Amino acid sequence: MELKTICQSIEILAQEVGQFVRQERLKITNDDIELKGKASLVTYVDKNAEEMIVSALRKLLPEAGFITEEGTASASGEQLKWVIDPLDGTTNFIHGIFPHSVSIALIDGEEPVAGVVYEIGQDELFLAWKGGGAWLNGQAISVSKTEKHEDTLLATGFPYYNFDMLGNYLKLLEFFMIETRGMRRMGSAAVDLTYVACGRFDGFFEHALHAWDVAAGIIILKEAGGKVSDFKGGDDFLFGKEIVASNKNYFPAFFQKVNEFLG
Ligand code: 2AM
Ligand code: CA
Repeated sequence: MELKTICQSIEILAQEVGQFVRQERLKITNDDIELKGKASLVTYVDKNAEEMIVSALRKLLPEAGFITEEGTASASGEQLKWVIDPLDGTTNFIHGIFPHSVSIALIDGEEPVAGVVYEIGQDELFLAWKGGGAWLNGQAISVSKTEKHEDTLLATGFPYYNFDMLGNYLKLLEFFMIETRGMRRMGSAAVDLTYVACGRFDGFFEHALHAWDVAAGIIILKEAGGKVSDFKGGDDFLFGKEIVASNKNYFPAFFQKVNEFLG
């Protein structure tokens, strides 16, 4: 099946699941919130949304395996795998704020080749497939052209379970606070990457993320002309729990600082 055709199917699916999440947001109560770990929240909405996605994708591409946040399906050596975060930004969702998103990617080996991020608050559907460009609600998107720290607005996510790098992380924030237009901490890594892809943000970095937080955003960012690496300049950004992403012009200056403090 062609990647473009796959994308058309997952676009519709992400919007349907987004509609479910939107309806449930007004219904959830404290009793619906479970703790997966300290500060790691989940609700029946995450789980039901994932089940909806998995059952639709099993029919779409029976040969593909699954890597999913809520673990309702698994992989066993398949070349093609779906990497799914049914609700990225669960903490935002629970607290009644945006953004939060549905993120679905298809990876070939370890390379994302198609992805959709549907941001529920602003009804924005980002999608990309390898060689097909990146799109927001049907319009082609591309990264910004900024080069210098002083012209950039950056995004990050605060560490929430692995605090080993906190000291250096705070020093890096201090540098960016002083040298850039500012930092934003949105709470959905998938959305952060798509906002870099469409030029709203100039760069994004975060550590301790999982593959499902970033897989779809990575292909969208790359197809929009962006650049992505791990903190050492390598390619281990999908499963390696470190990601630095920006437009191509700004990447050398941005990466140099992230690498200096966190690499
Ligand atoms: P999640 O909502 O799907 O879990 C933001 O920093 C990123 O980290 C999001 O992509 C979010 O994905 C993930 N994350 C997981 N647990 C988190 C938590 N307790 N606080 C903040 N972000 C969390
Ligand atoms: Ca999630």
